[in-house]
Amino acid sequence: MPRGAEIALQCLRAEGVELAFGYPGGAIMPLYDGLRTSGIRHVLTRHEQGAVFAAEGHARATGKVGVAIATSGPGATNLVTGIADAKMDSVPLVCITGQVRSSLIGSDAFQETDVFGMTLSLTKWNRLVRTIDEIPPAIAEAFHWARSGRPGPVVVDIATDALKASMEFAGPVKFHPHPKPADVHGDSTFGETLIALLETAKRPVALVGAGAKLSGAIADLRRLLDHLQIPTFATVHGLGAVPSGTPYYLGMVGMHGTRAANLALDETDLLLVFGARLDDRVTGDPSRFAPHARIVHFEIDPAQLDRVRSCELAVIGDLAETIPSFYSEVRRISLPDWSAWRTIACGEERAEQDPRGLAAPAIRFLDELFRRLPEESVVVADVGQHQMWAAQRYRASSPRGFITSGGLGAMGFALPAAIGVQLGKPDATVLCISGDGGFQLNLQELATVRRLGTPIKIVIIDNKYLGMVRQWQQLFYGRNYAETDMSDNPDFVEIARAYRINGRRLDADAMGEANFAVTSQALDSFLTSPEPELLTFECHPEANVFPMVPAGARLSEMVFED
Ligand SMILES: Cc1ncc(C[n+]2csc(CCOP(=O)(O)OP(=O)(O)O)c2C)c(N)n1
Ligand SMILES: [Mg+2]
Repeated sequence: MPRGAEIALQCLRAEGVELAFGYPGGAIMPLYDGLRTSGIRHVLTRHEQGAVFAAEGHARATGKVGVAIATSGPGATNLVTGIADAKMDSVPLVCITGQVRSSLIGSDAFQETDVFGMTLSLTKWNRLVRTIDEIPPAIAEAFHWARSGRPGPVVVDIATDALKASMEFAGPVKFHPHPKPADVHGDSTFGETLIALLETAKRPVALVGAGAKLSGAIADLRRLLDHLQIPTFATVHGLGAVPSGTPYYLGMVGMHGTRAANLALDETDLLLVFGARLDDRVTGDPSRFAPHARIVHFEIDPAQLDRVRSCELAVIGDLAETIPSFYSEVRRISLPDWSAWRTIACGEERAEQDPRGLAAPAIRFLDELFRRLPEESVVVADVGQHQMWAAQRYRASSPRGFITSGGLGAMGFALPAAIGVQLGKPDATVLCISGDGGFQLNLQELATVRRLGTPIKIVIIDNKYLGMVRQWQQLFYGRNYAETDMSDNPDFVEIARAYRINGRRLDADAMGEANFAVTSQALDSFLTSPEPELLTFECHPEANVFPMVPAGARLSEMVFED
């Protein structure tokens, strides 16, 4: 009779799992014992946070469910940041944790933590499995919830004695959800209401979020937007949904969004939202957000509605269904002439007015890298100023081409996430962009990179500061740079060498015309090398990201210089 561990692994295989990231320990040892013969490839990271971010990166790049495995207690607590991250950014993720023996649960046993309680508010669904017979249905249900509706993280916490026990096993089971309850806000006649709103709108705009990509509705959305020809912008996770050369596309909106997008959102009278949560980095001051707008929200998760402002019309459902149905309605009417509005919103006078003085070399460096990236590349950004420069400058050509921790903003995400991305996209160039601060949160994963040989290209924008926090200190705290100085950073090139990874360094001088021919060659060989490579760029310590909508300000109150 198979043991619980073998059954669990068979169930994972039945869900299509081929790759898992993890870190072993006492309570999860029975599962590790069976891994080698399970048909599942396991990648040992150097920290559980690395494992969960790698699983997330894999999921974000491929659309598959990411799988992370950890032991009880400290193993499980180390997963928590990644679980929260996956929840915020709608990433399908299954975490399997070992738990202490069922008879010891609740006794403060060695390495016992209440994983169920601890992850309750961070997961879509979680379960403590005490006995072997609960394993197959728990795994089936976990995958169902991770994938369905608005995707997200789930946790299956399995007592170690359930993994060791044996039972007759007829094979993996399927989970049958209850039939969907009727849509609360959903309205089968939404087409008529929406057409009426469109017909009276003078300044309509569209906002594209992650949901548009997750639903696989990109082609339908583009067809709809091409028809509507209304000014369109994206959240950080919506980047790549609309190609950046599209004439009506204004780029990213929000705190570090483009001037054109923020002004259009401030002035619109009809805002069509496609799969976005409208978080405060997008809205600025919620009470002064899109003050003239009626809002139509296309959304799969009713919990995301009316959080900032109530919407005029909620179109609940999978965007892969609701967008085509809207398109078929809208094709039948003649649309108002919005060309004058489009000209204003996309006009020259709305282009950036940013002098970008101190940031210019770093931005040029990124531009030069991005310009060299093949079409199907993936850029993975960490959190901070470098992330916003990357989001502003990278023209992702595919919906999964720009990956970052947006909702949680978890520093340390990029390096391990890039590993997961590269394993999912072995032929793509994977460019990981990190800050000097964030890189030091998970640099141990260089060992994982070395062991796998994943040829990821790691860039560190080294401004010797926790730059984004320092920027706020400069602008809003009277230049009191409290505890953001990183001038005692290690030599990152030496660090790379210690892990047997090639490293090199560039600075502002390298971007000057005199040296550019050499730099250009260095960038080419950095990107085309079949090996993992690390490149640090020495950035001016007081370079800032602009435009910026100060926290709590109205979107039109962007600042463009210090
Ligand atoms: C885990 C974590 N801790 C703290 C923060 C707060 N925070 C946001 S950006 C930032 C600075 C990032 O510094 P660095 O990685 O050097 O990037 P830079 O902004 O300098 O480009 C900090 C501390 C965070 N987002 N995540
Ligand atoms: Mg920094």
